[in-house]
Amino acid sequence: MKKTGTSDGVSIMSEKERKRAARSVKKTDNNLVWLWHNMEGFRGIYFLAILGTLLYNALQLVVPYFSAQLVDRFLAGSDAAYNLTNHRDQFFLLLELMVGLTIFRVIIVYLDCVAYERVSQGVLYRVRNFLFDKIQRQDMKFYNTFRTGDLMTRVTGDLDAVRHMIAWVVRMVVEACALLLATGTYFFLMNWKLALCLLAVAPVLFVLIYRFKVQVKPMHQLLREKLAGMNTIAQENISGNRVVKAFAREDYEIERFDVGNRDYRDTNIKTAYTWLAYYPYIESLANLLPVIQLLAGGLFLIAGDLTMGEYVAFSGLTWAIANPMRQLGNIMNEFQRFSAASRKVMEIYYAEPDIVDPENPLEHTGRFDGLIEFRDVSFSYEDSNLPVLKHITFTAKPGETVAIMGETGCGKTSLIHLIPRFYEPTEGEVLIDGHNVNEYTLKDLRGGIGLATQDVLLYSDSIDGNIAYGDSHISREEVVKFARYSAADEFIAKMPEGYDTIVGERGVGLSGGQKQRISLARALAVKPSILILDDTTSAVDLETEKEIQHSLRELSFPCTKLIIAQRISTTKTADQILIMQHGEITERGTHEELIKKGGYYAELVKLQTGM
Ligand code: DGT
Ligand code: MG
Repeated sequence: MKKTGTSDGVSIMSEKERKRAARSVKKTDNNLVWLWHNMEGFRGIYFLAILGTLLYNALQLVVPYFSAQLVDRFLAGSDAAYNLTNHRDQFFLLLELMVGLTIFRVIIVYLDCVAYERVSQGVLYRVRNFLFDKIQRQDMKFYNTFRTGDLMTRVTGDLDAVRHMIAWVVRMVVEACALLLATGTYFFLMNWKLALCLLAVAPVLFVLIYRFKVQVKPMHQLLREKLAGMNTIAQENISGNRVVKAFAREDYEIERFDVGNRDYRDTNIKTAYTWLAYYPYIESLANLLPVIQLLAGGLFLIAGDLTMGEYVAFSGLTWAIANPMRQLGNIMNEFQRFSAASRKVMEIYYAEPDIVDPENPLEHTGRFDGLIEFRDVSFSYEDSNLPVLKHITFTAKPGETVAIMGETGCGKTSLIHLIPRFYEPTEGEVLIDGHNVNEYTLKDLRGGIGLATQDVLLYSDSIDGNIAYGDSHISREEVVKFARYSAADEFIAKMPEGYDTIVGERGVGLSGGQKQRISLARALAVKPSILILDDTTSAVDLETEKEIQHSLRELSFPCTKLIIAQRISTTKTADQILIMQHGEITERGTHEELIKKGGYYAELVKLQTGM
């Protein structure tokens, strides 16, 4: 067994890595330049790999040359028999050269594959880690903007397209260019007129490829969106499987996924067809080369401008021009895929959270005293102009318990989210121990707060691991102690493997109240100076709740408590009760004071106690 989480926030990314990335952050929005930045440390080996590609392609031309020599001089020519008897050593030399070079080529190809794979996997590893690091450090706004399925697509499929660019596309381009250049130069040196005739296809080829590029680019962007859409449907459906089952909506969901899947398939087919529309033209052009060579070459041959040997060399090498032409569509397709994918990756790569550490943070060591102040705080979410909190002012003194009550949607959760700086107030200040929360580093600030959120999320890990999530060093005894505080020890002990019982994703296998109690134990386990409970005991029976209330008063560490609740039984012993309505505090005081006042709270008491 051990606990969820990394080694206490120590990131796998070294400071050097982050600095390297930070340098590239400022530099570019060109995806090739971006890729180049991320290849730091791999460029040397990548350069060697490219040289290797050039070499084995050159060898592709050299080996046939030697075999031709071998055949002409020792096997087929008129002097073959003579040469074979008198120059046997040369025969063997040529043979050895041919075999040697072939083996050498195989080795180069092998090493080249290894090199491309190492570089591409190395860059992939680095960028993937960097992206995950980035995603981890984003604020709430980011998570409200990007859908999980879309983010998953970026760190998996999109990154793979980036890897493919390094390992395959560049290699193919180098290969095609090398072949074209080598053969082209050779042709020009042999007979520039015939070479020019063959080159006549080039302008048509360029126009075709350019048009194809323009047409296929949006297709790849669309394809990428469709894939993300499909992944989002799958992800939401899988994590929301209970709702699907509860409403017996399996068929509907299968249908919905099928629509997304079909859409993706059709877009894929359409993209493939885009190339197929160009394929006949490109293929015809490629096939035109031997015809030009036959016609023009024949004329030059008759006119005496070309020797028979040169003619044979030309015809023997037209493939070296035709093949790269045939590959162009593929290369362009993959390049566009990289283009669409890298844009998506770069969007996250360069994303900066709005809520960050201050430039000169307050020196903070040890615990907070736990003084919380809201000074005339107003707040609204960026994506809507509706004010959620209006002129909130209150103080929670160290060690006090402040209860917040109010009808659903009045802004209670939004209010407590301002304390750990999940969001920033639009007006006013939130202070802890007399300092604005934005003066502390996020780590210091959040490290001092224990939060049990309204919707409980547990990890697929042991119960022990879940409780010790915030501090993986605490002992089993302490885990049990905190479970006792939250009245969870009893039911955990009854489970088949006790604290080692693995709970499923999101706490599958536990009741709502059980999950809430584990979530409370998790919040307590960091021994926070400020404990925030958002409706944490709503699903717990009254008896158990009483027990929890009792333990919360007897905690072994000093702690200011902010408790959001709907039940009078939870709030009545609080030092201060705040009643919120439509984003404002409309009543405040102790249980007795508020009953005397005869407002909303007094009504609640009447309703809930039947008095
Ligand atoms: P509850 O938990 O049902 O008792 O309700 P409260 O009091 O915790 O309400 P709260 O703070 O979650 O929501 C207050 C208002 O803000 C409500 O009209 C919904 C809106 N709201 C909550 N979260 C977001 C958000 O992430 N974005 C936007 N645009 N609005 C939000
Ligand atoms: Mg709430």
